[in-house]
Amino acid sequence: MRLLITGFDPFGGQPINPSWEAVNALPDRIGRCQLDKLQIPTVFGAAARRVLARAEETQPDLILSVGQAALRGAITPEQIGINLRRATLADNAGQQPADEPILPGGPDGLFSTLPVPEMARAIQAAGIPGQVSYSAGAFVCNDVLYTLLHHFRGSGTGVGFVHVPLLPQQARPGEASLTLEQMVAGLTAAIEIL
Ligand code: PCA
Repeated sequence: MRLLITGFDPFGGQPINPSWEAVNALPDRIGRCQLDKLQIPTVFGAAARRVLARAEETQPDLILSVGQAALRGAITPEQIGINLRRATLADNAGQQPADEPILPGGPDGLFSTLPVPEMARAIQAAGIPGQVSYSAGAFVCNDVLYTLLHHFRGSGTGVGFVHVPLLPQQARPGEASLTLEQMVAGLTAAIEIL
């Protein structure tokens, strides 16, 4: 199976984004999946368009996007994308939408079409903190998840999203983080069951 897997570029003044660091460190093959890795910009609209353009070329069976979620302590497969843009900081193109739909008239929410609870359990079974998340926020990560879920609705192409915590070098004292090795182990375990 062809798995298109994406990570984001750094945003919000951070020098790195753990989502891309982790995706880039994954092996090219995990379980049944051959990985095609793509870095995407933290920009509303443009990020999802980049994924769609690559998917058009390569026709993947599965698409998994990975993003950074500061202050989370676990690797969190996302259950749902919502039709909302609400940004508390500007994206990498200076856009800061306040309460706009991603897709005017579209459904309020769309569930992930990857096996979310099973992925969370597989992460835990690998000894890495893992938990289902019921909100991908309303920033660019949710934008990508919702847009892809809508685009591939009913197509047989599975779409999902996983947030990863900060890396130790990004976290301020007392803030949660996971090491790159933990992120790689957790993502590998989640992909192994796909
Ligand atoms: N995290 C942001 C966008 C890019 C990223 O890595 C988010 O959670 O929306």
